[in-house]
Amino acid sequence: MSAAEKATRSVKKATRSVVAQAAEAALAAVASKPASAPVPGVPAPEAPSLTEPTKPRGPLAPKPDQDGPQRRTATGTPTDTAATDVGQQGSFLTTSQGARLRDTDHSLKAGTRGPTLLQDHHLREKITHFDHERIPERVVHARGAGAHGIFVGYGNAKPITRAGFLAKNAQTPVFVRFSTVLGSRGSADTVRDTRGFATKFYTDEGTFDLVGNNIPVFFIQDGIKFPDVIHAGKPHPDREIPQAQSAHDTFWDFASLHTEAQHHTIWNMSDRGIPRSYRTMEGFGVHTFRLVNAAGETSLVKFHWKPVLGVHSLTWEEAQMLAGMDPDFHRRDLADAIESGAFPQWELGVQVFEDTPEELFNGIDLLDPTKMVPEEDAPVQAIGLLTLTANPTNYFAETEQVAFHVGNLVPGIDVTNDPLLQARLFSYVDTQLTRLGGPNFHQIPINRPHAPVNDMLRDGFHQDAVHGGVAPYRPNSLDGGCPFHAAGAKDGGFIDVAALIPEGVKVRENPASYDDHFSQARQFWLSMSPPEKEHIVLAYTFELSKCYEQTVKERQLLALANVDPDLCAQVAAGLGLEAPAASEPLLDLPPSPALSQVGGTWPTDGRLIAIVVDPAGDLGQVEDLADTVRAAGMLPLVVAPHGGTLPNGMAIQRTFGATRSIEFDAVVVAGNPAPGADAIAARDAKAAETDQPGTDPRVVLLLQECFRHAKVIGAWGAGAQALSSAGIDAGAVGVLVGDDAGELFGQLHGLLAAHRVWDRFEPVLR
Ligand code: HDE
Repeated sequence: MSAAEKATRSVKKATRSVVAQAAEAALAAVASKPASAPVPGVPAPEAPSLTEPTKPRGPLAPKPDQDGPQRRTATGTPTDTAATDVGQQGSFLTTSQGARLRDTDHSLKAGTRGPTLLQDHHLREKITHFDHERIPERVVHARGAGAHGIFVGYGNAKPITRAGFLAKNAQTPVFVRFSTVLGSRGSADTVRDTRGFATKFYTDEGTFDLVGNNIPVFFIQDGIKFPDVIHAGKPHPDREIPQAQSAHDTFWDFASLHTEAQHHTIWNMSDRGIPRSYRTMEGFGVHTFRLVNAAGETSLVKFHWKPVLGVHSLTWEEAQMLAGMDPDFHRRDLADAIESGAFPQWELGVQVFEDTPEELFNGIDLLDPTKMVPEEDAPVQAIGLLTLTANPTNYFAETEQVAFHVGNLVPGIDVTNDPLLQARLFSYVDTQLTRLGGPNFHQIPINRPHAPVNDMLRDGFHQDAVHGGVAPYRPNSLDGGCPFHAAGAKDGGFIDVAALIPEGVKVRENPASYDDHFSQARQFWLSMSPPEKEHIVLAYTFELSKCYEQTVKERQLLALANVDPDLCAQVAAGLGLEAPAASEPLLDLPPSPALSQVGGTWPTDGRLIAIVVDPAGDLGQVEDLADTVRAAGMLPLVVAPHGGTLPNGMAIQRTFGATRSIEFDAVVVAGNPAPGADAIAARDAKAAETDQPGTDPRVVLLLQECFRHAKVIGAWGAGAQALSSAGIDAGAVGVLVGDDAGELFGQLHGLLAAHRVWDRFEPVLR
């Protein structure tokens, strides 16, 4: 059995908490009732009554897929309080002081038509609290989604680190928050941007935060430039547009002048900038960290998260449509996958380098965060498995209030002198002081460590601990001398690595190795497959077309010429500009195949399969197909002209009017539905887009979009006619026509494992 399989087993064991058991029960219920199985997204644990309930009862328990922060005191001690103990209590509405209230619908007035009385304590409390419900959003990474999970160590990292949570089969609770960078809290999920991938490991040696991104390099080499790159990327200060994107003058003005940003920007312009799902993103620690083993020996490492489902992205058209159709697409996808039992998984991996005074590997400066190390040269070694098992119970309490910090380290993991990392070490606590309203945010339940806390930090706003004693200082004798220093590794103390600092002169300068801004951007380009290259050309052309100033576009073309003349020429053609010549020699580093998303196959857990039906047609195999899809760990969604149920009793989950192709990973047409009564432009604008008398125009559109987005399409029976109405050749690549639903699904499943029908994308012509 491989380490991953073993860890999966022990994760399964570990997730048998009350919540996970309930989730399994829910899943089993889904499996046993396929015909009317619920789809994820149910808002409450019980179905609501039609009339307003009037019989007093206590609050409902959280839904089975939900969990909250472990119940700990402010100083890290486990308590035996249940999840329901930390939420609202009792059957009756009360004031914040627990006094029962008989009416929250009318304020206290001097007569029915009279003015409202200041003495209405309930009105004042209700409105005052409401007035202060909002806290500042994160200055970056404001838009995010979180989940609880468990991390299991493989034990093979022992030679390089003494960190206890990486020991064999050690299980550590985690909370993960994924995010976009530029957008506000309410912005769309599928914008072209970098994604945050922040993980809080609640280890028993203290909390370790791995605050990474889905791109292994960063825009800047020195943290002092962070406000600059963010000010350039955020909306223009005058009109406050555009929201959550880099397709505007200020961003490209900065990126073209500050060319160290070019490596990160080519990743953003690639499919990596528009992930299909948080579940299909890689994660990177970006900086090089220093690990220390029990003998005090050190090595340099780069952290990686490898998604078990593989790296998979949207197409740009899908991303744009989703921003309108379902701005919460990634948030919903994560929550739905967890709710339906398709628990997302990543392996934590490390690239390990010798800790030499030069801090170089193969000539790559390991302290330069605009550079990565190709996996082909330094393989990523898996050291543990992360599984996300539960959704938060309350977004604000958990996902919004969670506070990550790159300085939250545990014994065995230390930082390096990367100047980007050094600035981050300052920034996170600083911003959280404002965002979370004072110095005690580490006592908010989601931020509470799972290790005993004795920090001598006292008082401050929102102090939750009730510290005893009189001597929060050292040395003392009045509190018996407590707290004591941990005597190094023997007592589990964090030991700052005695890293050698070369004697130097105080300067505001980078090392000369930081001057190469293009070679790895070019390596990335050369590592892409033809369709991926085509997507990059389109992305640059789109973004720069949105810039107003010609000089900004011309300057970015100058930078692109140093990445690749062909790329530059194609973007220039789209912009109607001359392609400039390279101003620096082009350096051909060997391509790194690991950078491409094309060519592998991966598990398909949690994928959404549309089954388009004609309620008036033959529904013979539809139920079997839905069962087979579900049994394969995916979610079948029945799409029909109207809501309700089909004549065979199956529930309909999506209607032609309310759905769009982009919701699905693959589509099966099991009939040829005639145009529905609402298939007129006045009722549904989508109906106006095609003109095929025999087939509902929304189905035609859905099929055409799926075809364009290189999704697998299956059809049987009259469904073949729907394909022909959509002008789709039954012999086209990734189009499956057959009479046996099971066989058809088998083939579809096989193709889906490659994520897309890559061969369907137009080859690069120029
Ligand atoms: Fe961050 N970053 N960052 N960052 N970052 C924040 O912290 C900052 C950088 C990353 O889900 C802030 O609590 C500086 C790199 C993630 O809560 C802030 C610099 C990487 C998140 C901050 C960087 C990241 C943040 C905003 C340059 C990838 C979201 C609110 C020196 C390795 C965490 C907050 C979450 C959030 C500062 C660069 C990842 C302002 C100064 C490089 C995933 O402190």
